[in-house]
Amino acid sequence: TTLRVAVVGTGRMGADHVRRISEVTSGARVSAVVDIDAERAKGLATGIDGCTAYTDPAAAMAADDVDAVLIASPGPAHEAALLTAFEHDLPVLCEKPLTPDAASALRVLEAEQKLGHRRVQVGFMRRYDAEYMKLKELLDSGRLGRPLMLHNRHRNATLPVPGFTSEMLINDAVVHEMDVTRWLLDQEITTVTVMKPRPSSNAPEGLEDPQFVIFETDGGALVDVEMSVNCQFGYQVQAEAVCENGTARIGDGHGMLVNSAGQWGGSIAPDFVARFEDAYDREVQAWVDATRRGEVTGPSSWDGYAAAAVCEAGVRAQAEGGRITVELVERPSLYR
Ligand code: ISE
Repeated sequence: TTLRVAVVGTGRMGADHVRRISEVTSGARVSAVVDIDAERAKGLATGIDGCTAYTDPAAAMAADDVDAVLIASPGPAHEAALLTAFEHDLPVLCEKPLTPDAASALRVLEAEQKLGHRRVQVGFMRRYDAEYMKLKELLDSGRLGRPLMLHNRHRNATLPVPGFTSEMLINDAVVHEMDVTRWLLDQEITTVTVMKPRPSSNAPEGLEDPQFVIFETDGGALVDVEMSVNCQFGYQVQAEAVCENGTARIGDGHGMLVNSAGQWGGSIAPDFVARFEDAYDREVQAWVDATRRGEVTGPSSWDGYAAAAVCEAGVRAQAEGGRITVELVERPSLYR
């Protein structure tokens, strides 16, 4: 049977997911859209057969024709939406961040544990990117030996949203490297250090951009992230694993190389929606498939919580300087 999905929040990601579920994903359809902007919700719903517009997430989740929820509202609204979904025992795909801080993420963890089973897949979509998947497979195979270091570059052409702040560089952007580090290495991040060069003159007044972030892990690996939201030339995400017996690097180029007029080269995606389109498609399809089998797979609430805890350390490291230790509670058995 077709999975009937309520999409909560219809901004950039929410609207893209509505399109995706309607046009790309198999086995699912959008039966509800929710937005505080009633007109926006209505506008989207009218174009879709059997789709109702709501302004209140709780009303949508109580509807008979909703089997699962995709949360794509702003981070601060996630906790309430997640807890409501748990009341109805609905499966959830929750865009990152799970919640904006570790304390609220812990409340979500506790509520999910009370349910007694996992209900949440967190939207860390890089785990579904073809190149990252290959890198993960290679590292897991042990062919290159133990990973010693990861070098990451994460560049946005321009501010992802107006008013992007220095803290958002950590909470919204470097959070992806926090997740891929934990996932690729299967290790927890133990400390965060943030260093800042003199800001680019492309950065708006007051924004410390770029930043250079360093993680240490409990497996003894060292990770660096060059993070920028003003690089001007395109959206670029690269990762290089340095292992005992070799290195592996992803994100250098996509698709076609063109030779013309004495030059060679290719194009760079303009933004993350384009760069990670396949990853988003695979992520949503994996969620729908697992849900229809009655399973929950992918990044868990624990991964969402751990990322939130690392973000907190990162924001402190930004403000205070130095090397900040990450505080994590013990991993509950539900997530082992
Ligand atoms: C955005 O929220 C993302 O998830 C992107 O991957 C990241 O590159 C961007 O900086 C964030 O704002």
